[in-house]
Amino acid sequence: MQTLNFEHDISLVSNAFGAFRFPLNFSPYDTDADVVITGVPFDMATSGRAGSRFGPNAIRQISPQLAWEEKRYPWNFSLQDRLKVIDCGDLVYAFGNNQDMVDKLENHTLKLLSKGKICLTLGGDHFITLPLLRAHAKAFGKLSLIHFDAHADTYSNGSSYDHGTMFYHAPKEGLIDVNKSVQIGIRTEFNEKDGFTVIDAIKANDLSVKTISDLIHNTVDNNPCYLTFDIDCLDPAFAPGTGTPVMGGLNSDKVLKILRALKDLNIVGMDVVEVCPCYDHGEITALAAATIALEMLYIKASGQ
Ligand SMILES: [Mn+2]
Repeated sequence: MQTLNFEHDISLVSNAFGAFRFPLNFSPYDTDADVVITGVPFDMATSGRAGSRFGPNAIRQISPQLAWEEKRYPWNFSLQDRLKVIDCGDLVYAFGNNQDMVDKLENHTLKLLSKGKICLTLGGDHFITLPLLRAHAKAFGKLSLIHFDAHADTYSNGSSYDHGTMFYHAPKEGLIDVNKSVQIGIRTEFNEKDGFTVIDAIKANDLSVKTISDLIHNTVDNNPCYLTFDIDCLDPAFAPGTGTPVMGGLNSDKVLKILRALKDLNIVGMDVVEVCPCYDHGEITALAAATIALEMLYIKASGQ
């Protein structure tokens, strides 16, 4: 990026208006971008500690720290040689009107998908994944879900806007095929009858990356996959800044290795959710989320 005094500005602190120093563009639909990053500052479906509406800003704020490497370690290519990425800022919706957020996010995402863009969305609480799945299922058909989380989010007893219920509704709406979907890192109560392949945190912490990756590959096959990462999949030691933290989670090294092992899957959409900066310390959680988001871009780029 060319800025005030430098032809190539890779500063870790200056002029970082878009995530990862990618161009900020509020009119993303008719650009030549391959990938569009959207922030969704929404936390009205949070059951516990609120504040993830500030998640997108926190991820953007730390993201220049990750933007100076030409080839992000350990990848052997440069992201910008393969994908044109822009940040279109945050979804704007009528404050306090949850359904307006749901409608606007689905419409925005569908518009991007209809133009052939890949969407990387930054939450916001996890409820945003339901309208994202609706848009992606319209574009790609019934999806496989690859879901990193401490919680299964398959509860049926919530209100219409509850960040613990998305994956109860998504199969009922025909958006995802539970038999071809996998949940990784779960360590709160869930019902095996829901049908997902669950690699709970106890197993995920004991199994090798190769075994976990094989299980994921065998479950989703070459079905179009939607990849959703609730930052509370990580142990609170690695991600304290989140609404509903649970002990006994995965470490950041293992999560990065699992994600990199998914690079040959047919991933059609991605999000990182539940960063709650007011409970963060030293931007640990924001850094984890930004790193995971960047890895998702490299996973996509590796197949280009
Ligand atoms: Mn969760």
